[in-house]
Amino acid sequence: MTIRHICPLCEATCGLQLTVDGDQVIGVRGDADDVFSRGFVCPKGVAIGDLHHDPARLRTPMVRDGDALRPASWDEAFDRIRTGLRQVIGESGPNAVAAYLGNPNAHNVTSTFYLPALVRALGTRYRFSASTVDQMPQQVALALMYGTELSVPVPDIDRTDLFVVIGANPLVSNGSMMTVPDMPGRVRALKARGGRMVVVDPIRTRTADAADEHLRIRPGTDVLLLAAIAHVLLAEDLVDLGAAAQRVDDSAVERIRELLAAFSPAAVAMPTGLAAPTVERLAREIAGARPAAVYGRVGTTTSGLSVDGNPTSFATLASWLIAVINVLTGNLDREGGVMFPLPPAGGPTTFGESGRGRGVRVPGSQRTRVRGLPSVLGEFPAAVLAEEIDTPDSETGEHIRALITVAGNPVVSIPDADRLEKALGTLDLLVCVDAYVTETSRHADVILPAASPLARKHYDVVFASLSVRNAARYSPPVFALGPDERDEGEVLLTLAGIAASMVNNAPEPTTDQLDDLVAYEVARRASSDTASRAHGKDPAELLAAVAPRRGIERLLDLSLRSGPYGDGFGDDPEGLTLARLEEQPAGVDLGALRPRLPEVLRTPSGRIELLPEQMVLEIDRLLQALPAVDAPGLLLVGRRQLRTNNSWLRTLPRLAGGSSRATLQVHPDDARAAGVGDGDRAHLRSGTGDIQVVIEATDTVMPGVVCLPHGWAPDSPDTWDDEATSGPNINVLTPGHGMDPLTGTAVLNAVPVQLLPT
Ligand SMILES: Nc1nc2c(c(=O)[nH]1)N[C@H]1C(S)=C(S)[C@@H](COP(=O)(O)OP(=O)(O)OC[C@H]3O[C@@H](n4cnc5c(=O)[nH]c(N)nc54)[C@H](O)[C@@H]3O)O[C@H]1N2
Ligand SMILES: Nc1nc2c(c(=O)[nH]1)N[C@H]1C(S)=C(S)[C@@H](COP(=O)(O)OP(=O)(O)OC[C@H]3O[C@@H](n4cnc5c(=O)[nH]c(N)nc54)[C@H](O)[C@@H]3O)O[C@H]1N2
Ligand code: SF4
Ligand SMILES: [Mo]
Repeated sequence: MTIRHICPLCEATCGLQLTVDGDQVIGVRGDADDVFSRGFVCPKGVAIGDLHHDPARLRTPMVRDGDALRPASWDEAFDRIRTGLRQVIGESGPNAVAAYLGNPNAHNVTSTFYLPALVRALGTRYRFSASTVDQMPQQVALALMYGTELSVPVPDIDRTDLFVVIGANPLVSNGSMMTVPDMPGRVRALKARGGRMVVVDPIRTRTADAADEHLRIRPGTDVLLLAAIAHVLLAEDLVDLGAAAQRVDDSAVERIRELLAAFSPAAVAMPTGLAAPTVERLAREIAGARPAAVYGRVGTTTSGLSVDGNPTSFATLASWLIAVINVLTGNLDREGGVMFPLPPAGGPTTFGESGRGRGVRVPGSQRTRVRGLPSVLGEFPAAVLAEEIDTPDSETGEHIRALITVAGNPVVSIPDADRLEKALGTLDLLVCVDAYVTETSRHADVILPAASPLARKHYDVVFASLSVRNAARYSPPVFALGPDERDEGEVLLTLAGIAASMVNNAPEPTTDQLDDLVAYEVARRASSDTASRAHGKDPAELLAAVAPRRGIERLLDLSLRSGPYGDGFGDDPEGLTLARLEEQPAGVDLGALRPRLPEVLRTPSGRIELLPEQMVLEIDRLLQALPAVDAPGLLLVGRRQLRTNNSWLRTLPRLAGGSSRATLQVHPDDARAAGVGDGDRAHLRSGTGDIQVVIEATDTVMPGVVCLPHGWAPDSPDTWDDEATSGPNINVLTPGHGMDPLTGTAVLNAVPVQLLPT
C-alpha cells in the first residue's frame, strides 16, 4: 500500500510516498504528484522509516531512579511531574520553572497550536528556545521594518536573475527561513535561464561549488561587507525603491546614506578579505539585475566579529542590511526579488487588521536576572540558561530550579555546553518531552516520549509563512499510535493542565477542556480580525460549522476556512477547507508568490520602517568597533551535513557513517603549522573549553578557518570511539557572551580557537 505523508524533518517539507506493509515501512520515495515538492526527496526523508522503527526511539515514559532512568507508566510519569512542580512552584513561584522549546516544534502542528497553551499555563517569564541560537536576528530586523515576527520576504527563487547567498548552504540544509524543496533543481533552472548565483562563505560548500562566483569572506565580517554594499548603492545613486517607494520615508534613505558613509569598500577590505573592486562590482550587479534576491542565513545570524580579540555579534544589523539592500534595489515585493508568502492557515502577517498593526517592542521589556539582558519577542537568550540555573540570587536565592524541554537538546545546541550540562544536574526537576534519551534528556527526572512523526497529523502552519510558492497540504497519520504511545498534543495539554493547576491553585482541567479553550481562542480571533474571512461571524457559529471535529483537525479547519484562501464558512464555496485538503492528498497549489504591499504590513505607522532607531544605534556601535576589528589566529565555523539533523538522526542505519563524520576541516597549511596531519586526533581549544577532534586536511576551508559540524556529542564524557555516530560537541567551545545585544543571539561561528597536537 502506498501512503502519502509530508516529511517533517526540515523546512523543505517534501511530500513522501511511503510503501507500507502492515505496520512496516518498506519503501520511501519522493511524491512526484506533490504540488509543492514534485518528487524531491533527500536521504533523511528516505530514512523516515528507520526513525519510525528505531528501537532506540522511546515508546514509554522514563523516570529517574537514582542514577538511572527506567520505563514507567504515563500515570507515574505525570505524578512525578505533579510532585516536582508542586514543590518548586510552591516554594519559589512560577518563575523558578523554565521552558526550552527546540527546533522540531516548528515542524509539528501539534506544537504550533498547543505549546503556547503550555507556556501560558506555566506562567513563567523564563522562556527559551532555539531561535536565539539561530534566526532571531532576522526575525527582529524584519519585524522592526514590516511589523511581525514572521514578516519574512523570501527569495522568489524560481523567477530571480541573481541569487546572492550569504552564510547559507541551502544545497545541504535544503533551505531555511525559505521553504524550498529541490534546491538543486531550482539552482539548475536558475542557471539554465541565464541567471547567476553568488555565494559568500569562508568554506567552499556544495552551494559555493554550484555557484557562478564564490567570495571567501573572513568569518564574522559579513556585517561590514553588507554595509559596504549598501554604501556603494547609496554613494553611486543606484537606488530605485520600486514597489517600496510609496511606503518608505525619503528621509530614511538619506539618513542611511549618511550613517553608512564611513563603510566604503576600501574601509572594509582588510577585515573582510574582499578587495574593494569586487565589492563594488557585486553591489552594481545587485542593482543592475532585474530582479535579484539577497539572502542570508546561519552564517549571518550566529557569527561574531572579532573586536579586540572578542567575538562580538552584530547579527540584527547584518540581517537589517540584507533587507535594506533588497529594498534599495527595488527587489522587495517584486517578482524574482524577495516576496511575502500568503499562508493558507494564517500567520502573523494575515492576522489583525490589513496594512497596520502593533509592531514589536525591541528590546523587550523583561531583563534576565543575572546579567540584566533584555528579552526578545517574549523569550530570553538561550545562552543565559545555564547561569540562570547555577547562579542563585545572593539575596533572595532565586534561580531556575525546574526546566521543561520540548523537542530540544540544549546541551548540544547552545553555547558553553559543559556549563549547561553541569547546571542541569543541579535542577530539582528536569522534564523532557523528546523521542530519545539524548545528551539533555539523560539528565531528566521524567522523559515524556514524543510519538513517531508517522503517527501524527501534519500540516505546515509555520513554513507556509516562508514558502517560495503558496500551497496547502495536509497529511493524516500513516500509522496508529503504538499501545503505550500518546499523541503529543495530549501530552502538552496534560502538562498545561498540571501547570495551570499548580500556578492557580485550582483543580486540574482536562485535556478536552483545554482543547475547547484553544479552539474557542482560534474562533474568537477569526471572528474579530478584520483581515479574516470569518470576520464578524459569531465564534460559536464557527465552532458549530467545524463540528464534530476536535483537536488539531478542528483547529486547522477553523484556521484554513478563516484564512486568506478560506471558504469563509460558506461565503466562498470554492475556498479552502480541511475537507478539501483531505480530498486532495497531493495538495492544493495556490500559485507563485504575489505582491502583498501594503496589505502585508503590520507596523503601527502602516509604512515600511526602513531605518528603525535601533539600527541607528547599532550602526554607531559598529562604527566605534571598526578600528578595533582584528583577525586573531584560527576562527572556528560550523557546518551542516546532508545526513544529520542538528543533534539527532545521526544514528539511524541509513544515515550513519559515510560523509557524516564530525571531522575538523583544516586547510593543509594550517594543519602543517599546527603540527597535525590528516586523520590525526588533536585538541581544539577556545576561551570557553577544550575538545578532541579528528583532522581532515582540505582546501575547501580557507586558510585561517577551521570547520566542525554542530549537533555531535561524545558517546562517553571525555572522548568518543564510534566515529560514525559520535564526535565532539562544538558548543563546548562556543562562548556564552558577545551575543547580539538586541536579540541575545549567541556567537556560534567565527570563534577564535587554537589547534594543538595531542
Ligand atoms: N555551534 C552551533 N550550534 C548550533 C547551530 C550551529 O549552526 N552551530 N545551529 C543552531 C540551530 S540553527 C538550531 S535550530 C539549534 C537546534 O537546537 P535544538 O532544537 O535544541 O536541537 P535539535 O537537535 O534540533 O533537537 C531536537 C530534539 O527534539 C527531539 N525531537 C524530534 N522530533 C520531535 C518531536 O516531534 N517531538 C518532540 N517532543 N521531540 C522531538 C529530538 O530527539 C532532539 O532531541 O541548534 C543550534 N546550535
Ligand atoms: N541536512 C541538514 N539540513 C538542515 C539541518 C541539519 O542539521 N542538517 N538543520 C536545519 C536548520 S535547524 C537550519 S537553521 C538550517 C540552516 O541552514 P543554512 O544556514 O543554509 O545552513 P548552514 O550549513 O549552517 O550554513 C551556514 C553557512 O555559513 C557559513 N558561515 C559560517 N560563518 C560564516 C560567516 O561568518 N560568514 C559567512 N558569510 N558565512 C559563514 C558556513 O560555512 C555555512 O556554509 O538548516 C536546516 N537544514
Ligand atoms: S529535504 Fe527536508 S523535507 Fe525533504 S526529504 Fe529531506 S529532510 Fe525531508
Ligand atoms: Mo535552526
